Amino acid sequence: MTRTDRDNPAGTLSKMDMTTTKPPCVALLSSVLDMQYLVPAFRAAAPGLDLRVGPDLGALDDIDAAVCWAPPPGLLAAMPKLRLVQSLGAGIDHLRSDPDLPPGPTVCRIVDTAMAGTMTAYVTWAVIQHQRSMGAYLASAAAGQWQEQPIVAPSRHRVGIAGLGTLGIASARALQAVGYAVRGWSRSPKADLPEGVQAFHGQDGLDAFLAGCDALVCLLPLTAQTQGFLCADLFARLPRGAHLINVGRGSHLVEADLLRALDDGTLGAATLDAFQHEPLPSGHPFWRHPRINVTPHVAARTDPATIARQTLDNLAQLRRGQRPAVAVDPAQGY
Ligand code: NDP
Ligand code: OXD
Repeated sequence: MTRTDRDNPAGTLSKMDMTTTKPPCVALLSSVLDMQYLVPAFRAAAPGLDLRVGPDLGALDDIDAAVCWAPPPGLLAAMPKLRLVQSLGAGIDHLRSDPDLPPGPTVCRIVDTAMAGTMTAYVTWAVIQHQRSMGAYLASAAAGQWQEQPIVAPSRHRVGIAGLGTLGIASARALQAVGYAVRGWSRSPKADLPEGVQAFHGQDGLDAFLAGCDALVCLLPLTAQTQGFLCADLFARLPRGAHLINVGRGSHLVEADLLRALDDGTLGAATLDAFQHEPLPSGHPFWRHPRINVTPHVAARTDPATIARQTLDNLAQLRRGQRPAVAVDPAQGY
């Protein structure tokens, strides 16, 4: 989140920018979502905006910014003035749906404290739900049975978060506040973690990190390095019976390895919010597995007003020759 995002009321900067130059042209496009839902937020943030909604975008040569989720192949490369490719979410892996993504425009992602709160609530629920045996209580209640389960203090349950970015750090802070023993793993060393969160980084730190995860939360971006991260080799390095929570992307997980690890007791349970194929096909074994909880990619969502505000601010900064703080590092891919 840039200083501009926090300090300017929605759209102020963008409106000022539009009084001095031609109104920006922003396209909303996706090959899988109906982007109409974003129109009211963009209209409210900048009434004079030249706003186009895919698939019929009109002339492509005056489009300045494209707000995307899985953009149709080839379309962005046909926009000669495009300066900004704005992801609809925190992740940008969905842009790979377009193999001809042009190298020129700056790619920005959403960095949103409200989204971090929503994610934090989901992750905290997932940890507590399993650690306090809530599934067993729901089953007992349905059968009208007063049945206690063993109680383990949260301080004796170690939760590891893979990915200590905006969402991972917020989740670490919340879990620690509830009393869990929290550790985190990132690519580079972290200096600014909440006190008491044990930090690990890089491949050298991975074994020690995994060895202390009774629950493992995946909050990594999907990159060439992290694809297939949640695999048999990794599961074997966790304490036996660990709980896997994947709120990253479906392609972080090797699905067949998860089913085997649950069957042989390597893992005790899984809570999954992201899948290789979404919606998860109706016959998929995850739906009926007794130790897998499935939710339909709802761990966090960005408010349309935030998407509109951040898009317009990012575009205004690029027009002034500045690089937005939320621009993605092309070398790292996140
Ligand atoms: P950030 O970019 O802020 O943080 C990413 C973290 O992952 C950083 O700590 C980074 O390390 C770490 N990381 C990246 N690559 C590696 C690697 N190879 N090895 C170790 N650590 C690595 O992302 P956010 O927190 O904003 O979002 C994380 C992800 O959450 C998104 O990319 C998306 O996939 C997912 N998401 C899911 C949602 C849902 O509803 N299920 C909603 C929103 C997001 P470093 O700090 O060193 O850079
Ligand atoms: C995101 C998501 O990346 O919703 O923001 O998954």
